[in-house]
Amino acid sequence: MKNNSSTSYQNVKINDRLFTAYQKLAIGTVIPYQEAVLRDEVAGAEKSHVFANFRIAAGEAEGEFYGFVFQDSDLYKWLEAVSYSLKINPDPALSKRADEAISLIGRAQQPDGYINTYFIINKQYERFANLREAHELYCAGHMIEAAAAYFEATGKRNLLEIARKKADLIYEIFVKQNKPGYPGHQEIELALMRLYYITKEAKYRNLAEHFINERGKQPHYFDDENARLDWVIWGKSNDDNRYNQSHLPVREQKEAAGHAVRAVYMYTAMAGIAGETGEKELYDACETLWMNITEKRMYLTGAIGSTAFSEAFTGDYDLPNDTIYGETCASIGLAFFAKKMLEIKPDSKYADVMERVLYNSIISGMSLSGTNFFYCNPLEAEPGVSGVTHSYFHAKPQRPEWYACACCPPNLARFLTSLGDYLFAENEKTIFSHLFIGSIMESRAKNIKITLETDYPNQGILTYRFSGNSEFDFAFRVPDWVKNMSLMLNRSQIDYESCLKNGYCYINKRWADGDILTVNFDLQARKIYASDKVRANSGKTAVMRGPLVYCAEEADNGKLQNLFIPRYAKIKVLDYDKDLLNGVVPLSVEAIRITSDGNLYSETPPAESGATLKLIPYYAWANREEG
Ligand code: FUB
Ligand code: ZN
Repeated sequence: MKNNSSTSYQNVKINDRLFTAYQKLAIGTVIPYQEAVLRDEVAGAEKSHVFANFRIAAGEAEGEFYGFVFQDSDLYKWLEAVSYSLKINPDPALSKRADEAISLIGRAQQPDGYINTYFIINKQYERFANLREAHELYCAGHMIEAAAAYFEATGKRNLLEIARKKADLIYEIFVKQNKPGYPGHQEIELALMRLYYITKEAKYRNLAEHFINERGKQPHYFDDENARLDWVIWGKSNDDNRYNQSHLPVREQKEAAGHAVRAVYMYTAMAGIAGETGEKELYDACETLWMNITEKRMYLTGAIGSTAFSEAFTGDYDLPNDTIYGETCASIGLAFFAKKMLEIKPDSKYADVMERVLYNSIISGMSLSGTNFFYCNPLEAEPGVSGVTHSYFHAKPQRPEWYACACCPPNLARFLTSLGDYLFAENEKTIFSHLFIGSIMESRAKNIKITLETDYPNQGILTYRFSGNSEFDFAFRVPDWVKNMSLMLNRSQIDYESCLKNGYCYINKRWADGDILTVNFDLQARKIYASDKVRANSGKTAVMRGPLVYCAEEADNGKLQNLFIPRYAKIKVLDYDKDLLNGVVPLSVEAIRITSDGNLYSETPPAESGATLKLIPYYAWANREEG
């Protein structure tokens, strides 16, 4: 159960048609735009007030707290993204501004280590009293993550010391002084594990474990808290503890329940702890939850959260395409969970999901211009209804510029800039290639450099070039959709079937300068059918090619809802179109268009005519006119 693989982010550099572009957007557009929003410098954008909140908390300005109770986390997520971006693209001016922001955070920090502007400014509210709603531990988690990232990126300890002081205070209160309770929004647990990896101080891991272990115990902490509190932020209601996954002790949880982001952040921490401690019961709970999500509660795109009510999971096979929530943060959280499970056991089922969610419902969260963002990622949108009528209000058909609750855009920025961390992993014997993104990785332990050249997912060819001299297993993932592939080592064809284990192809040799491994996956377009238990997909098919889910837009096809793909229809892979949506490989498929006689109800069956449907990768939808 112990962690089997680990990787160091600093050794991977992305050089890829698709993801270099996304990283450039994150660094050149999202991070500066977000900074301007946080500083309230963008006319017409949602007011943030986050810098102002910190100034007021530091006693350097007058005023009231403004924003969500978790507004502080926006600054922390920005700092985390800045950290990764500085690794990719050193920028002294940005680094200076980050240091200034950190100094401001430090000035707002109380002598005992406490820092949260909502509570510092609103002195009437007791700290750590409203754990269910107030996000204090959630904000602390984001600060710790930012601190870990900033330290790793720059070697500077400024934010790390602030975060440690806060973590030490939380340890003192919740462990030493035995204050009951745990976070209403999980995040600090996975962050404390990061702090533990960096500092090697067991108390941070113990604190993460403490919160995980306390959750869901009886008597129920949130029931007590709710009965005791005479102030609330959103409301008293505490009728379903599944919302924050406190309905059962975590080891007894068998189904992914409640708010999807909270859930996957918690499962990530559980997997991180199980990987460290080797605890089987905790690992088994993670595996059960993983299976429940990926076999019964996940969209084809990897999106999770079937309802806007509580931004939550619902029941098995309840996967509506149009009222879906599919929050971008939840998709990112699923990638976190996948990565942790993969670190424990290199099995392609985790990396397959990581890839699915990355290429579909994570990058769909951002426009190709880097200026607009989806909070929810619907699979079906109807102009005039989606984003307009009450039950579809959340499922916007176009990406808005920013959100008052700005959790997703900064999450995307930090995820895209840290993507290098997801591509390779290594343990003593093996280097794993999980995601096929053009990149260079260097392993100091194995004294080897591997360059992956590829135009995946446009094409299925992966070329790995080795330099160095070292013996180890090189294991690349064979995605679950691969039916045919070929493998060449230098000039010799290799039989790949004999090298397969848990979805990875293992090749052992002394790798040396000039070695080239070429993998060729057959990238056929394919039709996908959902289980007949998914009522929303009855009679429907989806189209995928490689890891990409495809979709149809009115810009290419006219009105969509009257188009059908017959069972016999063949899918044609069109040429790469560099001018379409920043460069995509479109598909075309035979279709039937039905036309009714125009009455609301009629006894005349609709007429049928032949049509051709053009499909584009789902991630690129809603970058043209609505439709
Ligand atoms: O509560 C903090 C974040 O805001 C959640 O993770 C998101 O779902 C949004 O509600
Ligand atoms: Zn979000």
